[in-house]
Amino acid sequence: MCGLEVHVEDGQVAAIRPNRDDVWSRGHICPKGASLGAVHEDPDRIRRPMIKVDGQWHEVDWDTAFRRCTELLAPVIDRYGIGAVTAYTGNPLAHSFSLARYSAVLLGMSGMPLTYSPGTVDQWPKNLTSHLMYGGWWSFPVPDLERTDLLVVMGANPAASQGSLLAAPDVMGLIRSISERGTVIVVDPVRTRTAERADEWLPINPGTDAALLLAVCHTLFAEDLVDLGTLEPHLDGLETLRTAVADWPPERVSAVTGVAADRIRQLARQLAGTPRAVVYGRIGTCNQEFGSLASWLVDVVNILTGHFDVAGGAMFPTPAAWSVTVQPIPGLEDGAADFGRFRTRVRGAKEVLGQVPVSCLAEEIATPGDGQIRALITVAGNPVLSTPAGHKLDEALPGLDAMIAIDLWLNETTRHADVILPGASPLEQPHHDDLILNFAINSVANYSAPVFARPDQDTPDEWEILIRLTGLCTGTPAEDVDVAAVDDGFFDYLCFTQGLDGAEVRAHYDHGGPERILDLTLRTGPFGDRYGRDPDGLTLDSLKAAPDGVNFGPMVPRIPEVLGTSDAKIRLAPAYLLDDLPRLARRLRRQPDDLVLVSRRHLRSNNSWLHNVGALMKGRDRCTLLMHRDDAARLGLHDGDLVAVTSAGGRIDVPLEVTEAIKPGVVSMPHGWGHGKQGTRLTVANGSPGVNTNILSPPDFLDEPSGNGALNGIPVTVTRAGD
Ligand SMILES: Nc1nc2c(c(=O)[nH]1)N[C@H]1C(S)=C(S)[C@@H](COP(=O)(O)OP(=O)(O)OC[C@H]3O[C@@H](n4cnc5c(=O)[nH]c(N)nc54)[C@H](O)[C@@H]3O)O[C@H]1N2
Ligand SMILES: Nc1nc2c(c(=O)[nH]1)N[C@H]1C(S)=C(S)[C@@H](COP(=O)(O)OP(=O)(O)OC[C@H]3O[C@@H](n4cnc5c(=O)[nH]c(N)nc54)[C@H](O)[C@@H]3O)O[C@H]1N2
Ligand SMILES: [Mo]
Repeated sequence: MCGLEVHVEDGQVAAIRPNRDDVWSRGHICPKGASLGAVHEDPDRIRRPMIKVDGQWHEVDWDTAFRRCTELLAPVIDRYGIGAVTAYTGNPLAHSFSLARYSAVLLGMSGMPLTYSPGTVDQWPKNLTSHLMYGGWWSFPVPDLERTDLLVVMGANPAASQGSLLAAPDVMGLIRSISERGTVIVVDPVRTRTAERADEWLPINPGTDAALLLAVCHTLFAEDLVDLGTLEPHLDGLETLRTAVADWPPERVSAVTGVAADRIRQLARQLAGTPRAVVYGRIGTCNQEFGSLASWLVDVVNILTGHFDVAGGAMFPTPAAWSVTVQPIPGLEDGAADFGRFRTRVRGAKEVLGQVPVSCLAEEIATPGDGQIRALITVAGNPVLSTPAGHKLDEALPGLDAMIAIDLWLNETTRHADVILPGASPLEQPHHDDLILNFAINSVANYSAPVFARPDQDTPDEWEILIRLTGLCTGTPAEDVDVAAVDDGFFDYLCFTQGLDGAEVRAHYDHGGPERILDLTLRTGPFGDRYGRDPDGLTLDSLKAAPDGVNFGPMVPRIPEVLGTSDAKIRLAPAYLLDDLPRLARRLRRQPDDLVLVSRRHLRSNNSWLHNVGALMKGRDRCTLLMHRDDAARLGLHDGDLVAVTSAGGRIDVPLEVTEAIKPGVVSMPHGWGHGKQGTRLTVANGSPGVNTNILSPPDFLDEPSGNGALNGIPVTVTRAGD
């Protein structure tokens, strides 16, 4: 999302530098953006489609590749029906010009009854709570970093991640400014780089944020600190909430959270007493046993302290282009808690907002019987490394009748495919973010043209690949699908959602594809020209004339217009969430674990897939287990020892890194490692493979209301490997 200058010499990337004139990033860049040249030039990157015959890969032309998809998939559908086919759509989809805008085609029109994604190892608790509270499953309040004076970060490490469900340019620069004019507090079991630069690190026991926040709410009511401001008429459930938090005083949660009762009270007073303050919770508050309660209570605290929908608090952004990725779920309007409309075959996991835990995928493939999954399409995903018990998926994938991957690398997951269909490199396609601009602290639009043409004329874009596979799922051979007709149909549907007639709108264009959709979403967005009705309004053409982007400024209040609830009120105390409080109460009585595992990210990494960039892999081994000095001493372990880490899920051996920057009783591992598998083509990554921490993630350790994986707070034992 940062503005880049890509310098090209002799058809190659000579340098990538930050664009100082970019209206959004103003000269900021992180190592991910700087690596796009290396990604583009990577000799391992797949450039032509590949099919596997008798275990050997062959590069083929596109027509042959699509014919092969048909040969493989059509018989599965004929014999077992579309219910035997599923898809896994991974994280880079959200950032891709084509894939983001066309994922809804595959997911919505293919007829696959159930698909999987990393949503349930990421933000599903937030989808759930936003659906229940605001009637919008992608309506996430975002901390207004530019104008707040007190920032409480819970379970996020923007120094590594650059912010998540919070798009802000130079996020650490903004956080430094908050600290200069006010206070930054980081609530995290690890003293991260973010915590180091904050005014205070508040160590917390993993999985207990909900208990801490309940006690904050308790204090706000008990000390009469609740200040709803102008939000009051738009709230529903205040009295229910007051009753629910009444039996959660700080003393009750102090032991389980590891935070002193006085400090919890003081935190409530700080938040209530600072005119511009905000709590920001992210993946550490989602990927845990009580992710839904924690996500809900982060918002509740912001609301109760008058820091919601106001400058400096948590606000709903106003994206310049509405996101195509976000489509309503039929039958789930108005924040209905009507979940479990279906359950998975093997485990009986209930559907929540159309998703089941991604850890169900392996057993749905491996377990014989009616409804068994026999064909899989992966789109920009590496679930073998990224999802709980990925090693079980690794064992299950060879049992599929057919697997098709849309991906750019031959990695731990795609090595099991029968066909790999590569998209363009990021520099070979235009760019304008889709989903993530919904979480941006400014309303920005920014279009970049492709830097390079694609080498071959016949190469389809990823959106065309998605349309062909969608057609194949509905009975047309992939090679025969009328791509333009499906594209028009999808466009007409998008127009329909805006009350427009697709055929009339299409008359404005001589082309289809994502650029047409982007133009539609800009022109019908809040700053758009409404197809001529507001001649000064935004269009894709006017955006193209502004190569540094257009910034419409900071967030503005949006309540009640943004709410999707039928009474246009925020539901402060949804029954579905209150029903989970007894489970948290039981947690208080549980015997404390000796050691629990949490996850971490690194600045020079992106989940599993930037490890093939040499420049990002320099320096010492990052795939280590962090452990507090006192725990190491107690266990007789030393820095650099190879240790065996064992959980209910499995065991890995990993080098130990002893530190003081972690709460005693907690150990930390990065995810996305475990390269070096036979049959992959990742020269750099395979040279420093690391180990897959998700072997330790038990597939049934979940945040129950959302079905999100609890990848943090996993009980483990650690011994010297070989002992
Ligand atoms: N460089 C880089 N950037 C990335 C990524 C990457 O891999 N590398 N990944 C991208 C993706 S997909 C995402 S979703 C975002 C995520 O972005 P962030 O949400 O910022 O995620 P992390 O950096 O993993 O930070 C999570 C923090 O939660 C803490 N934590 C763990 N358990 C608990 C708990 O129970 N309570 C509390 N309070 N804290 C806890 C961890 O110690 C860790 O410091 O980053 C994105 N950006
Ligand atoms: N233990 C633990 N596990 C975690 C997490 C954690 O915090 N702890 N975080 C979770 C989170 S938040 C996420 S989002 C998931 C990520 O889970 P995934 O999305 O499954 O994993 P990635 O590593 O992001 O895999 C990206 C894949 O996309 C491919 N790719 C990259 N760019 C493109 C492109 O432009 N087009 C196509 N077609 N393919 C492309 C890469 O080759 C790779 O195969 O991991 C989750 N796993
Ligand atoms: Mo993520």
